[in-house]
Amino acid sequence: MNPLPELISRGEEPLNLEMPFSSLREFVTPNEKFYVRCHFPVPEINPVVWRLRIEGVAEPLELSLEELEAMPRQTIQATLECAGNGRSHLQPKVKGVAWDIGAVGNAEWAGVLLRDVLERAGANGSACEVILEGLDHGMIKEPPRPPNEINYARSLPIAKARQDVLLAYAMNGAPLAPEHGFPLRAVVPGWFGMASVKWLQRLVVTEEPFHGYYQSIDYTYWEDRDGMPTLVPLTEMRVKAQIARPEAGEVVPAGAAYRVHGAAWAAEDEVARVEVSVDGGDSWAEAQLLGEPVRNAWRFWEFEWETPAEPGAVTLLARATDAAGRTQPAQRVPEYGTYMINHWLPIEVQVR
Ligand SMILES: Nc1nc2c(c(=O)[nH]1)N[C@H]1C(S)=C(S)[C@@H](COP(=O)(O)O)O[C@H]1N2
Ligand SMILES: [Mo]
Repeated sequence: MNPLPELISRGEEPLNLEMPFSSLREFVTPNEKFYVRCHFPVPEINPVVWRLRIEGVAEPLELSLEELEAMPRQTIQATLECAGNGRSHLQPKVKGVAWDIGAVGNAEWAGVLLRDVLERAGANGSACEVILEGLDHGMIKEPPRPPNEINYARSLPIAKARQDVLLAYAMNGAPLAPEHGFPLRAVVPGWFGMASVKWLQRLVVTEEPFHGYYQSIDYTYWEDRDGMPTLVPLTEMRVKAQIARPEAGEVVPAGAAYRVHGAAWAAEDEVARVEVSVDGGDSWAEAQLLGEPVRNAWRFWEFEWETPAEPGAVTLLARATDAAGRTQPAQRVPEYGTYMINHWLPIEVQVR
């Protein structure tokens, strides 16, 4: 059964739920509206016996939830987007969870900085990466696949681990819900959701790059390096604007003022501009960015649309540009495979 009725189910075992993006209202997504992405069954964890183990250090360390909560507490906002968000719009159809555009949300996370935990564990200066391992586990069904059960795991370059990564035990002021990683999860600001490992049980500090399943087979794409296509792990989110209203198929009144609105986000650099097209991409007009920018969070925007006097079909598009000048491509980037879907997404509505 879908435990969160405000979300659309994309599968129950494993549990995958998305927000109907047309219901976007709150800048901080309420917990019951925050999308859920799982690869294995949600583990049941007794917080009293649970420990976070830190290995790959001179003296491996175990920390209880109580000990972590006693460390300096840090609160951040961060927008998480699943790297497959928007996948159902790819043509031709591809494998993978058929997300519409609601596998994204913005929450306020509280916890301890990964850098503080690494320091407490005495992680040394020559480390290359930190592997984050979850308690959830299972078999991979599609080849190429490892022969036995695996746990969900991803690694982070040591520089990112020491920068702004949070180990969160609270989401929007409440302890993490089981489906969001109780009792402890990573929150990796600016990166696609797959990096924010839930149900953490172990951190391994390594001197070599990690090549686990979700690092080297799944959640990778082809990047051109010196003229050679090279398989690299997905990391930072790609700049993107999404239209919440109108939604696809909506009937809008002719010859009226309609408030088009949505959200836009980027990775390291903030969103500098959002533009809207109401003629399928032939011409663009600037939308208004709302509020003040919040680091690592999305930005809401709106656009006053004078709808045509004549009835008919209209195609709307939105595109964002970040402060470094990166913008969304008109067409799908083939190298991105079934991930990082940030080309212009048409929303067709009926004017009546
Ligand atoms: N342990 C573990 N962590 C995980 C996952 C998982 O299946 N297992 N899914 C990842 C993916 S792909 C995403 S998009 C985010 C989703 O976080 P959420 O379910 O809290 O929205 O969690 C990430 N962390
Ligand atoms: Mo994801």
